[in-house]
Amino acid sequence: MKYVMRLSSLIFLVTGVLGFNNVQANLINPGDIVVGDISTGSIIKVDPNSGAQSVISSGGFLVSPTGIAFDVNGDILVADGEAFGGTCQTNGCGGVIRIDRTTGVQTEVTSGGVFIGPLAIHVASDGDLIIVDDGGAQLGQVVRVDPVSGSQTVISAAGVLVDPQGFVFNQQGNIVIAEGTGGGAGFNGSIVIVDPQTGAQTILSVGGHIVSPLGITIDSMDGLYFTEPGAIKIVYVDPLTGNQTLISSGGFLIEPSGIEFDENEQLVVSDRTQVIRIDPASGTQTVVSMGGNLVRAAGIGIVPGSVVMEVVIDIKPGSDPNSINLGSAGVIPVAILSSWTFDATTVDPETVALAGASVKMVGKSDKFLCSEKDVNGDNLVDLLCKVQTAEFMIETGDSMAVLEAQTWDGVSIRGEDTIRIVPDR
Ligand SMILES: [Ca+2]
Ligand SMILES: [Ca+2]
Ligand SMILES: [Ca+2]
Repeated sequence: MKYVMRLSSLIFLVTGVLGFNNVQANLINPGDIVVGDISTGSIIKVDPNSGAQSVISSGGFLVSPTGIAFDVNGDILVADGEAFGGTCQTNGCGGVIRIDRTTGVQTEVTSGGVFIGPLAIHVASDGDLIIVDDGGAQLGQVVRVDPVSGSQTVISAAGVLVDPQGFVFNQQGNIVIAEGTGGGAGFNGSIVIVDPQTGAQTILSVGGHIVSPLGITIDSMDGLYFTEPGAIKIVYVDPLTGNQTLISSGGFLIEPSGIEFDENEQLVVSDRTQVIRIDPASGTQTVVSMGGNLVRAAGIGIVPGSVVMEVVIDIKPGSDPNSINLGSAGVIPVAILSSWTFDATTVDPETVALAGASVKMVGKSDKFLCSEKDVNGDNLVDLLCKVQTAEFMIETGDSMAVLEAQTWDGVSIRGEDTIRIVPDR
C-alpha cells in the first residue's frame, strides 16, 4: 500500500515537472460529457464511462449556463442568459463566455447588446457563433456573433420565435429550433426551421407530443430528437414530414433538458441531478452519473473528436508555379499563413510535414529551420519553414501538396497548395 502511495506521488511529481515546462493537460478530452449546472453556476465534466464528475469552472461570469458548445481550439463556449448583469426584460443582458480547455479560465466573448436571454449556442461552419435568445418576456431572436470581435447581428427575430430554446444545425446549414411557446395552439410550442441567410422561419412540426420543447439534437440522417421537460418525454421528429415518434418517457427521467448525441450515436440527456444515456432505437435509459455536483443540470455538450483546422499555406512564397526538383538535395520553403483567427507561430515545427517531408534541422542543438516573419504583407506574422526535398513523397507532374502539423496546444492543422514537379536535370 505504501509502495503504491509512493509511486503515485512520483507520477504526480513527474506530471508537475511537465506542467512547469508548459505542456498543459486538457481538462476535457474527446467524448467527455460537459454539463452546465444552473443551480450552482458551474461547468462540470462527466466521464462517459465511469460517471466520475469534476468541476471545470464555476463562479466568475457563470450564473445560468444553459448553452454549451466547443470552438475550433476545443475551448468551451457557454451561453448564459443571466451573466454580465443579471436577468432583465430589455436589451443588454447575458452573454457568451469562453472557458479555456486547459486552465478553466473564463473570458468574455460578447455580452449585453441585443441580448435579453441568450440560452443556446453552436459554432456555424464559417466559424461564427449562432446564439438563440428567448427574449425573456419579449419575443425571441437568433443572433450571429463574431467570435473575435464579439460583434452581434440579429439574423431572425419575432414571428414564430416567442421563447426559442435549444437548436441544432441541419445538413443544409439551416437552424432548427425547439420553440417553447410559439407556433402551436394556445401557448404550445413547435419545431421551427430558420434560414440563417434570410432569417425566414418555417414550422416543421407542431401539436402531437409538442407542448414546450427545450433541448434538441440531430442524427446523421437529419432526424431530430427533442426533450419535453414538463411531459417528461424524448420525441423524434421526421425531418421531411414533421411526423413525431415517442422515443422514451418516464423511467429515470424527471425533467429532461439538454440533449446531445455521443460518439456511439446514443442520446445523452441532462436531467436535474442526473445525466442519462438513452438508446434512440429502443428508448432504453441508463443513468451515467447522478448527484454529486449535479444539482440542476441544464446545458450539455459532448467534447468532439480532434477537429482539423484548415489553414492557408504558400509553398515557395513569391513564386508561382511552385516548381520543385525532386532530385535536388536542398530544401523547399513553405509559409504557414496567420489569419485573424489563427496564429501560425503557435505551430510546433517538429510536427510539420509537407507531402511527408519534415523540417530541416540545423546546428548542434538540432534547431528546426523555421522563422517567424510576415510573408504576405498583411501585418500578421507567419511561420516560414524549410522542408527537406529528399523526403517529398509525390510523383512527377502537377499536383497538390498537403501540409499537416499541430500547434503547441495540440490543435491539428491542414493546408494545401499546388506544386509542379520538374524533372531532374
Ligand atoms: Ca420570450
Ligand atoms: Ca508560391
Ligand atoms: Ca502574414
